[in-house]
Amino acid sequence: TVGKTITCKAAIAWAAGEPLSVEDVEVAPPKAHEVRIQIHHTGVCHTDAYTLSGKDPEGAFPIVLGHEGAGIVESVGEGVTSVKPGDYVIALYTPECRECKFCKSGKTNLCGKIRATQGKGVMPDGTSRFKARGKDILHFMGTSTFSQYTVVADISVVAVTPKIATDRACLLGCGITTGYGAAVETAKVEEGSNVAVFGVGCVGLSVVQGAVKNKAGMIIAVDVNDGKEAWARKFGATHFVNPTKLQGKTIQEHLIEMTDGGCDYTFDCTGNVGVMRAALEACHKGWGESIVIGVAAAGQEISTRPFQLVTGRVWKGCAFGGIKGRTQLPGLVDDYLNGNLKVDEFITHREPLTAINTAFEQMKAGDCVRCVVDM
Ligand code: NAD
Ligand code: AHE
Ligand code: ZN
Repeated sequence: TVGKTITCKAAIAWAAGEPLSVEDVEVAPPKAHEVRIQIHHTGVCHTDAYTLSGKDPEGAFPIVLGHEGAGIVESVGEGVTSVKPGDYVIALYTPECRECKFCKSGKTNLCGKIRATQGKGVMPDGTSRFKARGKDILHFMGTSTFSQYTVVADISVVAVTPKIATDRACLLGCGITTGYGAAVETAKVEEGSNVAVFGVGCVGLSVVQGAVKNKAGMIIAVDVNDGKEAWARKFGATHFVNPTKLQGKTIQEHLIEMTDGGCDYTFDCTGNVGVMRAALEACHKGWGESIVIGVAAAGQEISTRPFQLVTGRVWKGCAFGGIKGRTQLPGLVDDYLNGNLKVDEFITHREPLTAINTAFEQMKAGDCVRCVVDM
C-alpha cells in the first residue's frame, strides 16, 4: 500500500544563525527500506546549535535539525523487516547496516552504508522527504527529529521496549549514550584509574557516569562554569576544577599534580581545540589516553608536541560513544529500567515544540543539562 503525505509541524532552520521557524512541513511516505516515525520527544544537543551556527562544514540550509529523538513508527516502506508500525523507537544518527566493511570490522561503530547521502542532507536515494513553502528541505544526520514526523533509513532506527518513556529514551539517541559509551566502550576505563572530564554538559556528565560504573578512582570534572560542580558531584565526580581560576598554572599542570603524574583517561566534551590539547597533555606518560568527543568548528585543528605521543600518550576519538545502536541500545534501555543507568536526572528543562528556540537559549545559558522538547 502506498502511504500518504502527512502535513505536520516542524522546526525549520531556513538559514545559519537564525532562530528556527515552527511551521507546516509535508512529510512524504517512506520509500523502500525507509521508516516514517512520529517523534514524541527530542533532546537538543550542542551539535544542533553547532550546525545551526553555520560552523559545520556539512551544514546546509534549509534543514530540519535534531538527532536525539524517540517516538513511534507510523509506517514503513517496502522491504522493512526490523521495525513495524506501532513500535517504540529511537532514531540513530550512527546507523548500523551489519553488512558494510565498517560494520563487519568489529573495530568501530561507524557504518559506511549511507554516510555520503546523510552528510548531504538527503535520503539514501538522493532525495528529501520534507517540503515546506513549496521547497525541498534537507534532512539532518539521517534523523531530523525536530519534526512531528520524520523519515529515516531502516538501518537508522532501533525498536525499544515501551516501558521506557519517550522523553527519557530520546536522550539515549545521543548525549547519554555518547558520554557513557566513550568511557565504557571506547576508553574501557579500568577500576581505580584516574579520569578527567573536560566540559560537564550532558555528554561530560555521561562520561562521569560511565567512569563511576567502571569503578574509576579519581573522577575530576573540569568546567569553566562553576554551576556545573554540583551536577558533576551528583553524577559521581570526586573533584571539580574551574580552569579559569588556577593562578599561574595550566590545567594540565594542575591535573598532573593532582594525580601524581597524570590521568589514565581524559575526555574532551567541549569541542574546543585548546581544551583537546590540554586533555591530551594531562594524560600520564607511557599510557594515558585522551578521547576527543567534542565537535570543533570548520577550520579548527588540534596540535601538541609529537613528543607527547612518542612518550606514550594516546589520542583517539569516537562518535556515539563507539556504541552500535541497533545491537546495544536495547541493553542500555534495560540498564535504565533496572536502575543501573541514570537518565531522568539529565532532564533539567522542558519546552513544547513551539518554544524550541528557548531550548537553544537554555543550553547556551549553561545552567541546563538537557532540555527535552515535547513534540
Ligand atoms: P553542552 O553545551 O551541554 O556542555 C558543554 C560543557 O562544556 C558546558 O558545561 C560548558 O560550560 C563546558 N565548557 C565550555 N568551554 C569549556 C572550556 N574551555 N573548558 C571547560 N569546560 C568548558 O554540550 P553537550 O551537548 O554536552 O556536548 C558536548 C560536546 O560534545 C559538543 O561539542 C557536542 O557537539 C559534542 N558531541 C559529540 C558527540 C559525538 O558523538 N562525538 C555526541 C554528542 C555531542
Ligand atoms: N558534520 C560535522 C561532523 C560532526 C560530528 O563529528 N558528528 C558526530 C556526532 S555529534 C552528535 O552530537 C559524528 O557522528 N561523527 C561521525 C560522522 O560520521 O559524522 C563536521 O564537523 O564536519
Ligand atoms: Zn548530539
